[in-house]
Amino acid sequence: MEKFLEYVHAENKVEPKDLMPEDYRKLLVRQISQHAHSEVVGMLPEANWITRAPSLRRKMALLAKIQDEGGHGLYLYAATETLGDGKITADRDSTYEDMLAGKAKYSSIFNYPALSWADIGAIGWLVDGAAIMNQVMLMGNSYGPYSRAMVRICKEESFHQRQGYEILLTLCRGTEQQKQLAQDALNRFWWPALMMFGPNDDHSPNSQKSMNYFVKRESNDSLRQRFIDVTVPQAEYLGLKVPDEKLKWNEERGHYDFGEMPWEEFENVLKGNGPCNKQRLEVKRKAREENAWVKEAAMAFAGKI
Ligand code: BYC
Repeated sequence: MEKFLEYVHAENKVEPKDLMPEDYRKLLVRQISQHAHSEVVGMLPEANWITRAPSLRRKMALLAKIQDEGGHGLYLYAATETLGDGKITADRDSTYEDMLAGKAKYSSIFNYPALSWADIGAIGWLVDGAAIMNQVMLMGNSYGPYSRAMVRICKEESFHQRQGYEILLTLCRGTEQQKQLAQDALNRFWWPALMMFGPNDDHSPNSQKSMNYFVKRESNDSLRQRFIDVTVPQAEYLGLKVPDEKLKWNEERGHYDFGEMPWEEFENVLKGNGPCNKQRLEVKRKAREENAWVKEAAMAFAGKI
């Protein structure tokens, strides 16, 4: 164990066939598979707007973004699969099954609906923005396949973030009504986006181990603060008001102070009682059933070559 820690603390990457502690393997299977689930469930709120995008250009960009997310899911399920060792199962079918059964989590943010076109902007700007903040940190994680997947994913996420911000910029420069749509989207997505970073550090049961193994390289609270610090000026540029009365620049700290997170809501969403939890899983279960023949055909074809 000491040697393993020495190895990762020297910024070396662990590769699939290397010896690794069992709890390291388990931690990675949990986190990477949940990350994969987030990508594929995250396609749903946006998919709802493909047919209603306001122009062909917007439709093409949204389709490309959603397709990227399916691809991110694929890299991440593939990275998870490298961790199966006979004792710990990590194959795609079983990790996916755990998600459908409600045993494995996916990001809380995807249990909120996308009610207006402005929400698609807010998802790109805030949700992908928060995801980048977290994933840039994860590029430095100690597991080679996960770290390399993050490098590629981050490049695509920055396109997603910019397309979202551009949607809101266009709305904010439009009519009063359009600007109001953007403000409503910010009001609804601000706190859920901050919750993406997870519980406060002193309520985060996995953090200590994860940081020690160089999987997480920065704490939940530290990333959340950085996200707020970079995002508030972006909201100001749009001419929008962040829905937090306690938000204030603190000269001494060099950071924004902000209000208490709605932790009760966070807990509730994690327990499966958010606005769309049931709907999201239902859609995924139905898709699995209805599309089973595609998988069967692909497997039969693969068996022939
Ligand atoms: N939602 O001890 P903690 C995207 C869980 S998708 C749900 O701090 P950890 C995109 C946590 O799993 C990007 N659950 O955990 C896609 C743990 O439960 P378990 C998604 C959450 O792992 C489509 C428990 O709470 N990004 O970009 O040290 C369209 C205690 O937490 C949440 C990732 O998945 C949450 N928000 O830290 C648009 C990043 N927060 O597993 C965009 C990868 C916490 O013990 N994951 N929990 O039952 C991570 O970096 C870390 O897992 C977290 C949590 C920072 C999320």
